[in-house]
Amino acid sequence: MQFTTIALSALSVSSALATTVHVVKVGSANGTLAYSPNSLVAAAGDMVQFQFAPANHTVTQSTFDQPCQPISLHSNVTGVFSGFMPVTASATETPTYTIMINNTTPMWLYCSQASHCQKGMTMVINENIKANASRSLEAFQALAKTATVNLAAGSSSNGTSGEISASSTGSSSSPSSTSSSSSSSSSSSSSSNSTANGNAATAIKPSEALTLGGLLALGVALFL
Ligand SMILES: [Cu+2]
Repeated sequence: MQFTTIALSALSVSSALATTVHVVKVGSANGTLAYSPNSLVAAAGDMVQFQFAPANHTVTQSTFDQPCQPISLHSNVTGVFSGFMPVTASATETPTYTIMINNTTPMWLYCSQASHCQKGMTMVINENIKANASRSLEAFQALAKTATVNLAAGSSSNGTSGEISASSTGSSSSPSSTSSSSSSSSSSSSSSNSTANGNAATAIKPSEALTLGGLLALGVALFL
């Protein structure tokens, strides 16, 4: 009886730790200049994993009013920038870039390669046309079409890069990270920076989430 109760509480601990991962395809094998999907709704705490198809794309955050330019040029927000992700047509690994959503403020994203931004490689996370009907993805894409420049950010920020094997693309499995920068110290400092400067996303550390889950499970086991 007691064992059942504890087993059930262990289950609820693990479901509380479960994280929603939204997968976004960046480009496609046949060269589509788009994100798919190009609009998604994500709650605070959700993760968004971008999976890069062959070519050389980016995920870069802009303001609504200045598509195709890093948000850092027009606000004090560092913003999201994956860096350029060169992928050959024969690649067997798919590079990924994963962010955690901090809040539901609309996040406008574009590809800073060549004229991809102008050609439709733009998207939104948490579009909010109830709050402002003019700030739709459609309006953002119309603005992007007429943008006179397409700029990359200085260096990648606010996300975790990794790789998954090509065969698993399209699944919403937990992202794996091969980044060597996933130290706990950089994680805590980057989250506090991001909170301070209003970023709507931060780096996620899947390895730490797993460790936390393991520690909690251990705690439950010891309680037994
Ligand atoms: Cu692109």
